[in-house]
Amino acid sequence: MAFKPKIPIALLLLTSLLAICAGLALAMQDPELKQCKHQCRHQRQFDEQEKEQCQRSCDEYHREKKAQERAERRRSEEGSSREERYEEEELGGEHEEENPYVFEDEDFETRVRTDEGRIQVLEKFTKRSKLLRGIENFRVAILEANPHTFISPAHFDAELVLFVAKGRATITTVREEKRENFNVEQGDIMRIPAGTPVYLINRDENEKLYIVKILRPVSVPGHFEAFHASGGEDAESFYRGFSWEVLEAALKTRRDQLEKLFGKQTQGVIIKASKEQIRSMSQHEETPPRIWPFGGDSTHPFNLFHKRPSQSNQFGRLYETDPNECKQLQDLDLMVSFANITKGSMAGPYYNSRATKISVVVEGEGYFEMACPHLSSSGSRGQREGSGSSRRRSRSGPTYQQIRGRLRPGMVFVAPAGHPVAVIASRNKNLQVLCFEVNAQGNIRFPLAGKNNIVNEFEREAKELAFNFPAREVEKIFRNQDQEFFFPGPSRQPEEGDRAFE
Ligand SMILES: *[C@@H]1O[C@H](CO)[C@@H](O)[C@H](O)[C@H]1NC(C)=O
Ligand SMILES: [Cu+2]
Repeated sequence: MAFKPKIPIALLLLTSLLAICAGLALAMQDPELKQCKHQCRHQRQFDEQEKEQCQRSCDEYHREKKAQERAERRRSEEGSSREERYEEEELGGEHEEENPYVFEDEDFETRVRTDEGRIQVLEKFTKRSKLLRGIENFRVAILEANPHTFISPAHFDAELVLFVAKGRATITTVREEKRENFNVEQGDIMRIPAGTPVYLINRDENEKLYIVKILRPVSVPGHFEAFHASGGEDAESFYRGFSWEVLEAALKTRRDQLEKLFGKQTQGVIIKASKEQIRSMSQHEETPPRIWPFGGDSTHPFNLFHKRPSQSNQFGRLYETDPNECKQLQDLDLMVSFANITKGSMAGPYYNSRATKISVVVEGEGYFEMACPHLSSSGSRGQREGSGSSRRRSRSGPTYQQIRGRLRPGMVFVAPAGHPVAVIASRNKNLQVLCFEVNAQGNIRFPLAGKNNIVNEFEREAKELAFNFPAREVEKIFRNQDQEFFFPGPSRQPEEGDRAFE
């Protein structure tokens, strides 16, 4: 029996190998990128600057590779119908191994792209992870348009709420034989009911228009389509879905005339407009002064920034719609808010009692941290880890995965109900975040630090028993921070290339 002791050794080796593999898998998103950076850091002949440069070129290479992969995926998708794609999206959980709460450029599908702008639609939330089922029927889209452009008429099979993040537009809707023009600017929120024909212009001569939309499909849950009236290079007119015979009869026009009409628009959905056209269209606003929310037509836009901020100090400002006073959003059970976090400061930690918050970074940089029990690996749940941003503790009960994600303009992140979250602005720039809160009715924001934090409200005995610490000491700590909601940020921030973000 000479080899008997070898079995435990082999087992030991195997388990430690497995542990290492698992550990590595947790710590990285893309093994190739990780390897590339690792090699950069360990080049003896490189000085610090060269090491950094080397790591940056890794990132670049990685981005290009991803872009190529996406292009290939798109090409292969072109063959399949929308319906097949819907089904694919339904499968979900494709990249469950990544942090499922953060979305960036590559997670958007470009639906319209011309020389003058683009419309991007974020992938279905449940494509990433089943944990996002609660907001499955909401989609986020971003419209960018160059100065003095026209975005062609279309309607959507979805309820739509838009927020003007940057720039100045004139939005035109048609409701039962009535045309309405609305001049909107940064901070304006507007509801476009499902099926409403809408077109718009960027009426600014210099500034790009940047509109963030949230859509709730009304026909196919979780999926929406644009129906273009005129069409163009990148989109067909829905009139073309009919035979010439039917069109001839319906429009009482000969086919050759119709062919001319529908063949004329060779540009896309977003096109340049002349100064005169813009001037004329932006002067058509004939709406009475904005009297919302105190009566008036509830489809009129209203400006979030004209309200008093609900939280405000030197570390940041929070503007929010009140679901009770905001009729436009009421039936969607939606709330819109905007946090302007001063550079070097942070918002939270706090959690929402019922609402799941979808945040879009409009400006600035920073990161967020969130505690998530679903992705914690210990305990009996057997769920997988988030991204490399893992910090595990060895407990047998529930543990909380520390979800962390770097934030840049255009990025989207989700904080589900009940999940404690904090958002931290970089030291160089204010972090400005637009938020859609889904399931807003009756939602309460519970602060976990600062004035009114939940622990302060506990009874002395409860504090003592819960923390096994003198109540006085517990109180001392939870009363140290006398600011509310916005606080000075951490003195040390994770650096670019920090392991937690790789
Ligand atoms: C955010 O705050 C900064 C600094 O106070 C200010 O310059 C900026 O205009 C604010 N942004 C918005 C959208 O209010
Ligand atoms: Cu979770």
